[in-house]
Amino acid sequence: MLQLDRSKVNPILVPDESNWWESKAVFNCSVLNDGKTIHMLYRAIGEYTNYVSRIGYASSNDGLSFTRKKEVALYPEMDYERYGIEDPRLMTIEKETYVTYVVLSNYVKNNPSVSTALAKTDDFSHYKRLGIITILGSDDKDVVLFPKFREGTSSYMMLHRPSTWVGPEYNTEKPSIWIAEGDSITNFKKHSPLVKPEQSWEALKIGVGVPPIRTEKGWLVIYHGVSTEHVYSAGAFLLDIKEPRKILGRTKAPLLAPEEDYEIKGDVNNVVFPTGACILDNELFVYYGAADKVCCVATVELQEILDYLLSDKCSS
Ligand code: BMA
Repeated sequence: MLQLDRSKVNPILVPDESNWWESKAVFNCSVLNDGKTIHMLYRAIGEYTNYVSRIGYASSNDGLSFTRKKEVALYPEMDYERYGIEDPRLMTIEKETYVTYVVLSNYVKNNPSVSTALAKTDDFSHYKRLGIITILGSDDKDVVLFPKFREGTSSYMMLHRPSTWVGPEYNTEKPSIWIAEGDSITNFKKHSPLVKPEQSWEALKIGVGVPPIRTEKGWLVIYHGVSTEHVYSAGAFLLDIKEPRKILGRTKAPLLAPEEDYEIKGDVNNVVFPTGACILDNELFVYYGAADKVCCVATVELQEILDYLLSDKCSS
């Protein structure tokens, strides 16, 4: 059974009491390696009265030691972001940097909703908002986009988790990971369930953690699963490069489950919530929020996880 190796320097980011907007919790961090710098965006909490989240920025040269910017990177500005912006996920699409993030708002009348929005940045200081990209009222989060890979076509692809899309008409009994195609980066159609909860550690719901990583064996996706006891753990699956609706392999047992103190005890106990990854010297660095309190990293040889996903131990 393959396990991710926790870094000895975990947690790599903790709340900064001297900076109010990130003084209580920093977690669910996403990264983007541009070849020179590893950029990170993370969810930050500065008060518990309203529990409104903001997004902070940090950068690193080695993937372990991160330097933070004092100023908040993204904070709720739009009406649809009113109750907070959470869980950023960084992606490169056609050489541009995008970030998806969860928005909480009640702005749809009588329909308290969770949606996911998209923004674009050139410098990690300025963000151009492209608006909500999920279907209103579907309680949709854990949204990641593929880098564009079908040359000569206009189709973009997305993985997402619309929590209200359950029941016979949706062909899934539990909140699942869906795949969708878009003719533009903000307009997705052809939604279908792709990966559904199967094991006990993911029995309640699953959602994508890390944007798909292109490898020679397929798209590698790290995801989270939630058990009926509300324990969050991390798993992985591999999708066909040309036809990502085809699953090539999937972990049966978690790659990482809460064990360390910083994963067991925090603002929400027993949470390992992967949201980012990058490859450094053939090693996959998986970044995750622990117990909704701190940021952590765990690693595995890229080849090892790919071989594992394609082996009998893992076949879906
Ligand atoms: C999810 C999100 C995450 C959080 C996780 C565990 O629904 O809210 O931001 O880390 O729950 O509490």
